[in-house]
Amino acid sequence: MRLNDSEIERFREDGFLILPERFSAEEVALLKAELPRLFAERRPENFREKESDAVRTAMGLHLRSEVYARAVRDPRLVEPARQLLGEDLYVQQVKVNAKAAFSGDVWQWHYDFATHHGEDGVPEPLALNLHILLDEVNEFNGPLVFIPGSHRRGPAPATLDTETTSYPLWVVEDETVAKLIEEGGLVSAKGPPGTMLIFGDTLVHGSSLNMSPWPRTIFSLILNPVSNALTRRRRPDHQHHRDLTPVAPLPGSPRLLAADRAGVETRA
Ligand SMILES: O=C(O)CCC(=O)C(=O)O
Repeated sequence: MRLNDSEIERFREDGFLILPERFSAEEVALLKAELPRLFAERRPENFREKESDAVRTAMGLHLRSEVYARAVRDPRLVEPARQLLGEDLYVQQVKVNAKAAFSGDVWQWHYDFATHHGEDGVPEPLALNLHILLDEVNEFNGPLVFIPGSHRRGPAPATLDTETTSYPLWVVEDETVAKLIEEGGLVSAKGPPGTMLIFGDTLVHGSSLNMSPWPRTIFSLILNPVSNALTRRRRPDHQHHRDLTPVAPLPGSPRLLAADRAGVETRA
């Protein structure tokens, strides 16, 4: 569950980690089984694409689903984050980002701290984004693309883009991105379902359109130190949760499945 020394070194150097086989096929199936119900709901937490009714991102999921309430406390997510940051963390944001087959839209080049700071007044770029791939992600269905080392350049200038997609995002201009790519290259975060990603708040990343017939869904949990909490409450709770209670990892193993079996037995 804990990262080893070479993973920590790679994270510090590259700004991200791609960790295969962290969650089982059964666990991924459990997380995915919730999505048709959650995506069907008409509520502000579900952002739909600009050009279609497909869900682009569905937020606040730990408050809408027992399975996701357990996922945010899974030690495989919480413990590496606590190890990297060394302090108590609260759940800042919980979502599934979807890219529907043939139409899932882009995420422009950005780094998360630009939004966390610009919108929510988060003081320091410490938050970590922890992902679980829920589908196979390949080069065709819109993988996340990272610019290795871009976090070491410090926060780049960013502007708020409310036009390109249905989701307002603080984005980095092309000239800066070109320089960062010249220095660091590009890595696409591909892998089978169950692969975990970790990336930091100033790592520049984006993703392209899904032109393939294969949908792409990714679970994302953002954890931020309690000592670095938001100072502005402009955005709704589902975009940056106000509950600063430190997240406590669930006991037991394997986490998501064990809890589900217990839940099934209780309900039976
Ligand atoms: O889902 C994607 O492709 C991009 C997501 C992203 O950029 C983020 O979670 O910050």
